[in-house]
Amino acid sequence: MVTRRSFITKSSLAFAGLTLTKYSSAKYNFQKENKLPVVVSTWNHGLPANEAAWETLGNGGYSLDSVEAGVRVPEGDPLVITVGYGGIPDAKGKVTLDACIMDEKGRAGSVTYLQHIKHPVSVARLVMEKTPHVMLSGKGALEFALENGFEKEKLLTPGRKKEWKKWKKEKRGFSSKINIENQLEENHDTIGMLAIDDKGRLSGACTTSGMGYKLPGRVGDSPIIGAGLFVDGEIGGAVATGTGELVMKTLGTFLVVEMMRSGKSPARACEEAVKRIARKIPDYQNHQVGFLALNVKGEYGAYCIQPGFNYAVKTASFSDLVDAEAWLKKL
Ligand code: SD4
Repeated sequence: MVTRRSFITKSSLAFAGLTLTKYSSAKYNFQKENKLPVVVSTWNHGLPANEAAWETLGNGGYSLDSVEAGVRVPEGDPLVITVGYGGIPDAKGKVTLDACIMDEKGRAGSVTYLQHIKHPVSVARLVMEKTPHVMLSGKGALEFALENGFEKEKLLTPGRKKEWKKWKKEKRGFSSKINIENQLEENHDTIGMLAIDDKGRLSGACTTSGMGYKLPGRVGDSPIIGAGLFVDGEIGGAVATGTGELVMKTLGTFLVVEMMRSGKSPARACEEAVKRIARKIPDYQNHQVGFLALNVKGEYGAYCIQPGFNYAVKTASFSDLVDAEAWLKKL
């Protein structure tokens, strides 16, 4: 069984060249400084993703280029089993990907139910830049990708195929696993990334293989602008992770950004979106949802339903994994 801690930690560390001791335990955040640029991203696969984003961001580059480069790291890493190549398939054994991207001008692009393409975020960016649309789905998204030079690849790795066959044989059915501390089995962990560059331009990206063993055709919150990702270049941005159905029903990241507009800090804005879920969704306690936000001052924060959601932060002087505060606090 691949565990979240083993596969993500291994791949993150391999890419970033980091030592295990340095990043083995996340801590609660006391934001030390908020000078630009800043990049934040969900979960510990965010550590190597942030490093890749920093190559652009730390050299005076554009936040949009940095978030695309950043999330391409877990997309291409077969050890990250919840994003891109090597992602857990749907109930029929197909890897279907969702992704979106948004910039400080409010431009947005998205792909849903995309198969055979390793880097859906880059297709989403082309949708944004080359078409009059925001979202392309399924076959149309694949055709668009192929017409624009992307190559068809096999995304289901032997390891994921073996696990899927076992899952099918055991008739375990679909369940939305909660990513809580010490939980070993992993079936969802999107990467959402937000970055603000030294010119104050804020962009975001979100990419996932969605919930493991989902019903064929299922699309989650991650490619939905306002659900999995929202950016307002004058205010800030937010990304979501966890059970997408809860995020879609409450338009979570749009809500987070609106809360920041009304004056809340990123963490308190994320808390409001979690509280909205808690008020509106009767069985929310059986799910995990985490929100991560960054405002135009470079302040960031997060909040989640269950303890266990963490996020990676990188600035010129700080780089670490931080635990989000949780609504269902530890006893
Ligand atoms: C989805 N929100 O497809 C995604 C899964 C996820 O952390 O974020 N997992 O519902």
